[in-house]
Amino acid sequence: MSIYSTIKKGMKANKKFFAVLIDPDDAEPNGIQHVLKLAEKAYVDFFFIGGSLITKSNFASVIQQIKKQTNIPAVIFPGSMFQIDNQADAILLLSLISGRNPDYLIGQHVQAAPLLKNSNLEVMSTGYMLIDGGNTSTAQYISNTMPIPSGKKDIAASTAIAGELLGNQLIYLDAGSGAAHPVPSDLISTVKTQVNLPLIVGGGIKTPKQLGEAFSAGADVAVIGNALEKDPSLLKSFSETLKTS
Ligand code: 1GP
Repeated sequence: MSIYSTIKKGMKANKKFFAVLIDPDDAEPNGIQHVLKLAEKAYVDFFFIGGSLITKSNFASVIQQIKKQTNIPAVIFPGSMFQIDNQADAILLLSLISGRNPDYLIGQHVQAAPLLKNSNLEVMSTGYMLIDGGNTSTAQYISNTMPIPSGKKDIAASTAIAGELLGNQLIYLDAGSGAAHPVPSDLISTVKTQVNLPLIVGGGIKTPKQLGEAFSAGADVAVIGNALEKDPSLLKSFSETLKTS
């Protein structure tokens, strides 16, 4: 079954999915090995790989390491068209619909399209929305876009509806990596009532409680990066939340 079908089916059955984000720029080979070992024993559904700014040349080797050491699907979460690698299982083709920068709405996609078409990657079209997380995120700065204010639920809902009508398969609500505050629960639940697409939620989730809140509000897939980079042993308690959500 494709990854998208798995998520869609899970959404209908109210199953929750947990993704661990690995930013290749922050990844040390030994550190990744440790996380991969812990992930095998925890309830990790996906690895997301990518970053807004890549300054190292280890993107392919990080994916290779994941594929070699685990059976957990590797999903590229690209910061740009340079983050494409055929060793992964799938890629989120992100259109930054909260922003008004044409390069991130369609420009990078045009350049990446022939590569994607000739790859074996499962391509999942994703309406990507940055929500203000209390600090300037790298994604916001690099994309030169303004995030949706976290109190503007109606703007978030209208944006997500537009994403669905435009044919996106998924909606990703992201407070940005290392956000001070995760996406608020009421914004997640408002968006959830307005679109019939799987919701990915990430950015600034630091505690199992916050993870549980994101799931209860309507996230189908929750993504955690920073908190696990700082303390991989948290993986166990995060994945325990999956049992109760
Ligand atoms: C960022 O949603 C991801 O794009 C994860 O964010 O690193 O803050 O967990 P964190």
